Amino acid sequence: MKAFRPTLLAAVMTALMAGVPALADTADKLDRVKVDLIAPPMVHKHEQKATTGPKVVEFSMTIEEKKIVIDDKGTTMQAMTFNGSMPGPTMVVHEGDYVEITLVNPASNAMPHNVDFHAATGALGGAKLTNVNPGEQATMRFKADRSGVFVYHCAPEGMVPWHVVSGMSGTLMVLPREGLKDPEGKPLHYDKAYTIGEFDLYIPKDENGKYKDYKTLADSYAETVEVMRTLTPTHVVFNGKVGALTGEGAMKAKVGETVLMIHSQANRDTRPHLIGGHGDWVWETGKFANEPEKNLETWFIRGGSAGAALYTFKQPGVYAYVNHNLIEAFELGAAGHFVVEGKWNDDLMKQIKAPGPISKENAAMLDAKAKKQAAATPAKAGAAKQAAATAPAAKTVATAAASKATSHPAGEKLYKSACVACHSTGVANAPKLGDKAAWNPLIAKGIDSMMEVALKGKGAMPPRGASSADDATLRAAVEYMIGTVQ
Ligand code: HEC
Ligand SMILES: [Cu+2]
Repeated sequence: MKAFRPTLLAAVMTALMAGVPALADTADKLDRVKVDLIAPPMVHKHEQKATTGPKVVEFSMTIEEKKIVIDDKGTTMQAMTFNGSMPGPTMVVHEGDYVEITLVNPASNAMPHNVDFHAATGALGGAKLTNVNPGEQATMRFKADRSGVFVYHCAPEGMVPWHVVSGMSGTLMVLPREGLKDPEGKPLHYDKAYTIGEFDLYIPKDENGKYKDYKTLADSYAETVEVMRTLTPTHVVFNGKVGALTGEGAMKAKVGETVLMIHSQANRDTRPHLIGGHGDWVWETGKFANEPEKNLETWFIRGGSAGAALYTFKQPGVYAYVNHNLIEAFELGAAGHFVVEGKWNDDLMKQIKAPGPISKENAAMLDAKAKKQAAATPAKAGAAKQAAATAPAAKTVATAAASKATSHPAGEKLYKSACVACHSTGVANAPKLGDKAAWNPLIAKGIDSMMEVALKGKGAMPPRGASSADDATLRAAVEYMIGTVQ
């Protein structure tokens, strides 16, 4: 007894002197795991249903300030990133786990940074405890006490929006310990998870309307904020760059596989849509304690939140995954691809008749309609003129379609079986079907020059498009492809 007391006292004293609380926190008694983060759209390996009790999960992120290229015209942006990627890496834990995050701000950086986790409780989501100047690091722990997909973002005093629209956001996914469930409580499982981080970017232009290139992050600040205040982004992109998730970066799946699509936008509303597919189960607000919605066509992600959609692919092909503000998708960049392998299911969709000339019946119907229109409004000169113009226009369309279809039916067939794989998406710089800018310079060189390439191959273009077509059919396919841009 006598010997025990001083020993205990010594232990307490040592603990106090080291700044360690005498009473351990709940989390201190738990097992710890360290997770290596990977860049989106990939998500690090994780259990969907927890097989152990709560843990402390350690993550570390290093902040990288760097100039990046954000479109295929070479436009640059002075970016700020968590771990070098836009969005930052997705972290996955289970409800009841503790997230222990170390944030490293290398001395080579110019700005202070921190991290505000929307999943965390208190101290500005942790931003107050993680504020690090260049040359510093900090570690913070919080309990993941509710499930869902949550945004995390940088929030340094006085420049929060600038850091967020310069790249500093990502997602934390807190899974229910039992995994995902449908409203009846049946387990929902995914084969793959992908993170799509959407960013609205604001790049200043010079007097000639050309995007400006800045030498340093600090140089870009004032003018960038001016553009930000217009609330009109110059680019809306997935994962940091126009086209980041197309071509080489396309997300992959197989028919029959279930994919979890995690979509985050830390600053602005968006509305993801999978063209030709659906959201089988969608947690639009991203919080798994709420029942998911079924069979959605488009879902809404509020600025400052993340959502999750589960979909089992049923048909092969290239699916565009877009922000269904289509101007933002096709003009500003918010589009990616899922490339899905597998067998086509005719029962779900089948082409009954390929595009061809308008039938005699329909042509007669159009003709009659035009004549009737002309007769009904003889007094109104303008309308009559218009009707007269419509009638021949309909005929022209019919003949144009007829000549296109009748001259290249074999070519179209070959295209759809052998050439479509590369030329519909434009992978590896294959001129994309219907893309005038890509085809016109080739057309200008003449069909013989194009046939030469089609026969012998060039770069990623295999000889005869890797088909066994004869010269005439190959030529018909080339003519068909040319026809789509004329
Ligand atoms: C594996 C992918 C792939 C397939 C399959 C493919 N192409 Fe291509 N194709 C390309 C690429 C890549 C280029 C661009 C080559 C370059 O200029 O480097 C190209 C270029 C072309 C061109 C332009 C030639 C020029 O003048 O430069 C034609 C015409 C063409 N392909 C026809 C076809 C036809 C017809 C088929 C099907 C029978 C086909 N391709 C199948 C990848 C493909
Ligand atoms: Cu920051």
